[in-house]
Amino acid sequence: MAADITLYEIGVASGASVSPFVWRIKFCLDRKGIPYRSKLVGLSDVRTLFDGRFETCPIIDFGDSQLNESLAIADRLDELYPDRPAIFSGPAEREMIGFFDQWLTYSVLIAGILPVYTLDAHDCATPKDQDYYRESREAFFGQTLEEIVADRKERVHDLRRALEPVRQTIATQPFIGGEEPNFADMCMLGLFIFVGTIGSLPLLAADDPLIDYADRGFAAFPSETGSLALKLSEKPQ
Ligand SMILES: N[C@@H](CCC(=O)N[C@@H](CS)C(=O)NCC(=O)O)C(=O)O
Repeated sequence: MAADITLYEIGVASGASVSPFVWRIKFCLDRKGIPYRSKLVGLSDVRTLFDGRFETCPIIDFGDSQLNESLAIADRLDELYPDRPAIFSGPAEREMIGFFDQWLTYSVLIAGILPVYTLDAHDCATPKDQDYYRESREAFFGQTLEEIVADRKERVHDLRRALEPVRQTIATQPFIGGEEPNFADMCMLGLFIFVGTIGSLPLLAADDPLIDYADRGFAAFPSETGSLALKLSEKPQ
């Protein structure tokens, strides 16, 4: 099957692709060796695409059909390309990943990352997206962006603690997925790319083993990550 795929990604003012959910799909496409076109859009453009059928990116356009939601896209890629390396090794792993996605979204992203980095995300966005970002996120949190991040220097320590399950897991194996990164690792790496691109406060302490874990993960997807310049830790670069 010839690939004619466009991936809609969230871009910021610098031109970087920053959505952690989009990055999951970039890794999946890389894993499967499927070429694709990238189309960077602003957060505030998402609802103008495809007659407003989708509220979030990633959106993948296969030419004759379109789909959003990162897990649904990963499932579809496994269905469409069964002869390429699988994203999910089987139903049991897929179901556990459903839990992992919920943990990461609620306990790490919403409870930990946004209270530290939401103003950074705003500041990196294009002017048009800044207005949309402020309005939508302030409505969600019921606070101004400045209030949300007011105590972020303390909150970053809570966030580092929240990542302890990943730290403990990679103490005895290279990746959450074992010897090779699986979709859970792709989710983690996507979050690291988001924070390492937009963040003005290092997520990881200089001696955090998650630094090597992230480097190992990025090295597994060199064509996607080779040109990234991330600031993820307090370690001097
Ligand atoms: N559950 C979705 C979450 C995707 C998501 O939240 N994407 C954000 C960008 S990081 C988005 O497009 N937001 C649109 C908006 O804020 O209007 C997935 O896994 O794809």
